[in-house]
Amino acid sequence: MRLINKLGSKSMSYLIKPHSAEFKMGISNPVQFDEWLKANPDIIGVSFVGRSNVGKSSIINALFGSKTARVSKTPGRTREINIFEFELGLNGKKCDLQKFCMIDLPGYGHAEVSKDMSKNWDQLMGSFFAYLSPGMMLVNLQDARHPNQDADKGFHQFLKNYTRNAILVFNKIDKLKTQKERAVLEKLKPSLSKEYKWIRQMYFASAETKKGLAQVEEAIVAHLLEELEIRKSDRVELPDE
Ligand SMILES: Nc1nc2c(ncn2[C@@H]2O[C@H](COP(=O)(O)OP(=O)(O)OP(=O)(O)O)[C@@H](O)[C@H]2O)c(=O)[nH]1
Ligand SMILES: [Mg+2]
Repeated sequence: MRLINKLGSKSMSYLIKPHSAEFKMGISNPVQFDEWLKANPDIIGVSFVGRSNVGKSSIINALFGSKTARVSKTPGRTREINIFEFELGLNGKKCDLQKFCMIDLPGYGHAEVSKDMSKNWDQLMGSFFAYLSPGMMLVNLQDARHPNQDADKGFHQFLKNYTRNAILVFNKIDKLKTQKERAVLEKLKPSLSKEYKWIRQMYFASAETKKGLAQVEEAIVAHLLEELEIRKSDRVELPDE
């Protein structure tokens, strides 16, 4: 199913424009991140966060075009907050909507990171939740084989006061080989929805096979268009002085 645009009168379908993501900067310093967030209070976009090695960079590459984010064999590789700009395309062509923001956040819960690094992560996430533009949606990635680990639960302690749009994506479903394994995850869904009341929707996906990614993309695009609508209706015309 393609997303039908609400912005125009004609039915049009917007999708993430392939390879439009442009790396803007990497930030690992909490003070610098604070400054960046405060300087960008109105951005519209999407952030990806999840346990180290869950496939954040791989999902980003699958959605935005290969080579957008660095994929590694070493867990904990993405230590910086990587900020990108990207565009939507309309029926595969360029469109005149504004640029959007995409953030690849450093992974949480990797046992081998030092105390200093995990303190740094806490500070970065503290700023993220305090100052992030309300137009940013959050995609929490979890491993389909090991859902809801302690580190995920810990992260949701940050997230539970988050009132913005957040979705949960279980990645690596290609690794669930048997029907039984898939059924276990499916069964977990109702209890997870209860536990994570702030999550709007859950998806099963694989960055490897691309399964389920169309639905995730659809959710992201819907969010971006919704935010544009909100901005349009919020705009107050001031009389000329
Ligand atoms: N089988 C399978 N492997 C995957 C999938 N997604 C990612 N991987 C593999 O998992 C490993 C980690 O992927 P990354 O995308 O670097 O994970 P990350 O979450 O960005 O990791 P950090 O940045 O280190 O926190 C790589 O070896 C990927 O090839 C998937 O859907 N299926
Ligand atoms: Mg990464």
